[in-house]
Amino acid sequence: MPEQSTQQASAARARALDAIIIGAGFGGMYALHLLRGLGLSARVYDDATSVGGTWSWNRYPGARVDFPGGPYYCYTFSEELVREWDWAETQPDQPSVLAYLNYVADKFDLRRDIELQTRVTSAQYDEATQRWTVETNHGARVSAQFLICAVGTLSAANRPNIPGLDSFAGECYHTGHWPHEKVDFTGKRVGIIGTGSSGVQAIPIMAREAAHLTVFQRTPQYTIPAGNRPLDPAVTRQTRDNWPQVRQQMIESPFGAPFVPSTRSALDDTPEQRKALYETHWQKGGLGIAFDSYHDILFEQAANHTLADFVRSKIGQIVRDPTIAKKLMPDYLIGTKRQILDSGYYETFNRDNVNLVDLRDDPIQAITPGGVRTRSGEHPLDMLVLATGYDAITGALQNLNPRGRGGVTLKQQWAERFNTYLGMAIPGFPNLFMIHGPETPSVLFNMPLGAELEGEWIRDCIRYLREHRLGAIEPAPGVETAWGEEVAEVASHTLFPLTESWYTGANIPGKHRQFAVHMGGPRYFQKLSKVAGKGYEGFALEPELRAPAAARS
Ligand code: NA7
Repeated sequence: MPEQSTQQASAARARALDAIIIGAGFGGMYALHLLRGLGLSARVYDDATSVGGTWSWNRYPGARVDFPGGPYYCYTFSEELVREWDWAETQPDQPSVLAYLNYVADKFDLRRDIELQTRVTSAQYDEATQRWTVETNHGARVSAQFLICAVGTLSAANRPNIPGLDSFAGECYHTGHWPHEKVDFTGKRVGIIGTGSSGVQAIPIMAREAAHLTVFQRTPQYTIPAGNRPLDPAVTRQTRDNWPQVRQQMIESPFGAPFVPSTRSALDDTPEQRKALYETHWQKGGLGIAFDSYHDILFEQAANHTLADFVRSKIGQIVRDPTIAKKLMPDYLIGTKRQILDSGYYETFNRDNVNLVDLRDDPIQAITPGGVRTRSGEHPLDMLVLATGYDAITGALQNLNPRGRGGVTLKQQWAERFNTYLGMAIPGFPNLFMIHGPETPSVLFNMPLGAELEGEWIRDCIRYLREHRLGAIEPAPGVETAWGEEVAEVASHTLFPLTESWYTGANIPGKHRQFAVHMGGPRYFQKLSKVAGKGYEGFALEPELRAPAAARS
């Protein structure tokens, strides 16, 4: 049988839905809710044991929201939900966010269309039927007109390619695949590789419990006190009383938080004034020090240096041993890697049971059955924690590796560079939508809110296609080039591209460098609305070749 007709036959045999959603985190759960609202049949698949996406996998000790939390890092679409869920802290911890997402799954009766512990093993588009066929690790074969990839930006764990890693005889965990049972550090010699957000959050807790903790640091990072505290009931009340305005303010703010950005330049103030302002923010904790203190911290090097100097001076004050303090002092532009919030990170290095190995002076040579061997010698360990991050933003999509038009795989398509239109769709992959895909604001905007706005755009787009009897949508030839240029252009006005980070792809050996985040925030979402308002400008729309599943049944 020719390949085309085999595909058609197999698509016809598959269970037929309107939409398949991959990922049961913030994005996928809301997409399901929205599509049900259109009367569509949809099903969500997720490999995890619970809903929650990233919040289901990242159970490492200390995992917390590192964005203005409480009533802001959550769904905003339902005022009723906002009113009935009480957040306890300003920076909710992982169990709280997971409990919230489970509550949402129940409240909106989502579970009956979510299949957990189910991995999508293949996804293939069939041009003749304008449908996707998906297979799972349980042998199910399902077809749908639309494939919505809500696979997460930080879900493809980066297991470092260090010689001997598999030979380690003790317990070994990656922060992104943390066991569900409590990991017991008591009495153990623990080592941790990596000092990004995950490592910095976990290290103070591990140090308190372990007999000894060795921190293997390749690049020192700036971290700001999280200032986590019980949420002031007055804040919750005010937020609820003014909910439509608060939500609107979030949508219009650069990072999706309900704060008014400063209009002052750091260079307008005297050094004493700056220091006083930074000190106030430092004491309060949170991201305000970088995002609300002055408007140009992330845009002007001279302004950036003033805050970087301040944080380095804090490290010098907090860490008693000047040699260790120096090793902990970063020298990149502050805020241009994922800005970390911590609870007692630098203080941890004053403990007698903690030592810091600076891998720039003393690189890892191998992991042995008994520990980590660096140039200076062996560090014996009972447990090794890999806080080595993720193949961010594109990794999970490439691991899914859908096959689009002509059987081209996403890995082939993105071998040199990734390309998208609006970060929502990929040329040659009709009827595939991404939530928090590359070239969206994703990790540099309030992620639940961004997922909502993108999900609503997808819902509206699907409604438009159905109303106009259109069977397929994909980026028109060439639009992805202009979109990539726009993403690079917006980023070029900031300091972000000057730093090697997972935003640029620099953390994964061999990954090409391309800035993966649209930094326009509200400007991005306005663009989405504009494109929709112009009948999905920039997209090629194909007439329906046959009736959609819902219409047939
Ligand atoms: P990150 O921010 O990518 O941090 C990974 C850390 O691991 C970082 O310090 C890396 O050093 C280090 N790393 C990675 N590979 C190696 C090898 N081979 N050797 C030594 N050190 C290595 O990931 P996170 O999980 O901390 O943060 C993602 C979070 O952002 C997410 O959980 C949210 O909280 C927000 P490098 O800086 O590359 O030199």
